[in-house]
Amino acid sequence: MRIIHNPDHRLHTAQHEMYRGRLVPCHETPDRLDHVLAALQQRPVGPLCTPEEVPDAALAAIHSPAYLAFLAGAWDAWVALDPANAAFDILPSVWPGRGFRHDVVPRNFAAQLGLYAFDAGSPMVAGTWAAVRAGAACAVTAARAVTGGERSAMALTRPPGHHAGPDFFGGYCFLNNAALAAQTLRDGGAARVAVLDVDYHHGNGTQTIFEQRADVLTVSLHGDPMTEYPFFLGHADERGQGAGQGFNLNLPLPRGTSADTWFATLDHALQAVERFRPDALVVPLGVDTFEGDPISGFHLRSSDYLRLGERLARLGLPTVFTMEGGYAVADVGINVVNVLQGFEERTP
Ligand code: SP5
Ligand code: ZN
Repeated sequence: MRIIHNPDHRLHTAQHEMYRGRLVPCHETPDRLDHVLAALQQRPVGPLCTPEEVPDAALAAIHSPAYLAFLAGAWDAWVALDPANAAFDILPSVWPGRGFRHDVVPRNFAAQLGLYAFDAGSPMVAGTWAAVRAGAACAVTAARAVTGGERSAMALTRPPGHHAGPDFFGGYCFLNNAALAAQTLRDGGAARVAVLDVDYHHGNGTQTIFEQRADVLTVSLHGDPMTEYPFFLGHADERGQGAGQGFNLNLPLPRGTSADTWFATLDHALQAVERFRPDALVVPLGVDTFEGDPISGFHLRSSDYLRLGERLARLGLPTVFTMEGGYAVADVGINVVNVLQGFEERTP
């Protein structure tokens, strides 16, 4: 398996996220990736590469031009509001709720932030855009490798992507790496692409990006949004819209779900993927389903990730993994590499 890692991920190092009325240290930290790289040194599953150049047009296939321009200019606009802002992470504090206009972009940057963000937990810093762009390039490069004949590749990057939509960020995500990979596979000749999201949290951004499309099946296995982040999407009755009707599947599970129940539900997800007869697979891989994860509520053990990799490999599909969540930092490396090793061992 080819591993495309983001050499610039550390440029995205923020201080705080808002949680229950106070700023708490970020869960999504650079050392998460260091642990994966360290585990890969001990157990190499394939060559480690850096991303190729990716044109802006590749990003614009998934994200709106106004949103991309907003992200690119965010830091300068933040500091222009007040030079003292340079010492602080960018976080929104006002949002257009129901009844407000969403079709007019205010000139005030604090207002723009609220228009494009859906939470106050996803800080941006001076290097965020550079890190996010390089991460998107990892996803596109991984998908190009698979288009070029590699059986599998992983975009080993942060920040993650699956919560980011066509024109919004949140959940620590800014550009949707999994969607970029899926679109790259489509452009490379795969007529149908399945996305199977195994992060603890619902992949709301990916669902929204593809919900009107029949060429990309989105399946997500996640904590029930009635109690779990991101709360406002991810229910079982969301089956896709318009031409995409029937091409989204949500499998919400209660907080506290055991590994046995999780794997039984994964079987349903895998069957849905097989029925779709895709030409390629994208797996947004979060290991926040781990029993030790500090912000999540499933009970997978480290050995379960080997099993997950084996199950995914049994589909026999060209596969791109993207790195998503997982916050039990010291175990993230073991758990991610277990998935990749399980996958490789099952691959003919
Ligand atoms: C990619 C991904 O996994 N994003 C998840 C975003 C979750 N954000 C909300 C986290 C709530 C944090 N709870 C803090 C607990 C403090 N002990
Ligand atoms: Zn997650």
